[in-house]
Amino acid sequence: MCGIVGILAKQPVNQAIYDGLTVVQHRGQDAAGIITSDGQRVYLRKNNGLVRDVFRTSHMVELKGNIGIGHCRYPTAGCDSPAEAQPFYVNSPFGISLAHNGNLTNAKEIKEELFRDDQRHVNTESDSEILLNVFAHELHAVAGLSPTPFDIFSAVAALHLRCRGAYAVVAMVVGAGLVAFRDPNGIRPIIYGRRETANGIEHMIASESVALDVLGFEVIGDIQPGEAIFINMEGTVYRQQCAEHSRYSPCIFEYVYLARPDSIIDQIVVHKTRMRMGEKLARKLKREWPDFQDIDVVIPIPDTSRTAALQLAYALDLTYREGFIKNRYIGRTFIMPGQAERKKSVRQKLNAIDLEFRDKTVLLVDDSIVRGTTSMQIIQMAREAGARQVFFASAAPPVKHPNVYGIDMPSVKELIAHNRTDEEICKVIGADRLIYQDLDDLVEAAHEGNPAITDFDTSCFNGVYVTGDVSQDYLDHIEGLRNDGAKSQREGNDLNFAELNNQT
Ligand code: PIN
Repeated sequence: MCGIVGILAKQPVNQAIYDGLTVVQHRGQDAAGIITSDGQRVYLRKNNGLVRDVFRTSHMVELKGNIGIGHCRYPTAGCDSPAEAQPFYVNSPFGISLAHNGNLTNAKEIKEELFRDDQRHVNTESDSEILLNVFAHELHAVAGLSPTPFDIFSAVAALHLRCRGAYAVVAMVVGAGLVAFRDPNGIRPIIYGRRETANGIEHMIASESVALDVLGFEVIGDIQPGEAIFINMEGTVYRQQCAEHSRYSPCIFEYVYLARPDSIIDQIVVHKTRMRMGEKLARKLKREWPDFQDIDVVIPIPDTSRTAALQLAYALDLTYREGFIKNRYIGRTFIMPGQAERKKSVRQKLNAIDLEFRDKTVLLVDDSIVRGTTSMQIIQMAREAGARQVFFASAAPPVKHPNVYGIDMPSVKELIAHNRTDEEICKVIGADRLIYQDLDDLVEAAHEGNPAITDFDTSCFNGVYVTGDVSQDYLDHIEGLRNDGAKSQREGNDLNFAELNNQT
């Protein structure tokens, strides 16, 4: 998962792209980059680290021009060095730079094809460099002296035929304009907006609507699955469906945890979806635990779960209290690679207010249980704080399968729900009772936000991959990249990673 931003303005875009990246920083805290152009040259700054650490004033003044794109990276397996930070740039044709969010499931094949058939060398493990080279190759094949909208859309159409998986892309073509497109299943989010200024209309593309809101851009709409948008340097906007077959299947995990609650993705309000998740979980709990009134207090595990926990408590007429206080100066657990760091950080990150637990039957609510390591430690903390009984509720169903569309989930063996029943999971995390959201209810919670979307990618819950082409070979391949052994080996070899950890 990563954050992307692209702006075509009537004034320098460096500060606006920087600000946009800070708004989508929750989507990736591993590396950041901005590339701009003044129509002649491109100016690039990228490195490992948070947006605020990567860009100093000296870098910002060098990022000249009224058009640019930016990226913040979440470490996907195999991609954690500064050289793999985005955006990427290729000088031919025209000078193109590109940043993306997602993951290609046929990256290996395309990389070989690019070298063998297109005489293009890809120097990193990043899918972005692959997407960039495919786009550049296909644009070169159709474009004349300067690319027309038709050329851009033909190149995107050709790219859709070659690339498989999930990709939300923003690109800049020097002297031509801003391009954005989304894979034919619309798995990862991408949205377009504009604002009026004294100098004229400015355009922005971003991963989430919240970035448009904060920068004062009006949302025009999500880029549709398979669709491309091209905004030329004069500000004329062209949009076209470029995929032969497209299907709306956004990733449901965006609503569970990834996206900011103040975003609207594919016209579904993330905040309201989480509220509905709480209400639906309450209904299930009422059905399955007839003695639910014995629960003294519902306590959320901050931050994401608060919305669902509050609605759940309200629906069951139970007391809701904040019982854990979070140290806001420590990074999100889900994003930190490596088990050792994760174990250490829960204790550093959360502290219990004992009086909310002492002699009580507490229901802890989290947005999801992935490895279960956080849940395990939090349950222990609740007991140490004096809880009589600790029940646990997950606002999402059990995470049992790998994600191949750009969420860096742990290896399957490290998922606590893999090959375990709910009873076994309850025992391992040390809870007295455990309840999970049903997948149908989760899907319904999102679907109610936009009845036109009937299909979501729910692969990490049920193993059904919406692209329909994920082979066991591929799953084995990512399994090898994701286990903690492989991760810590990579981390140990990477000086910048250590520096990054010291900063957080
Ligand atoms: C944390 C959101 N959320 C907490 C992410 C932990 C799973 N974890 C997924 C629960 S926050 S574990 O709201 O952004 O702070 O099961 O892998 O241990």
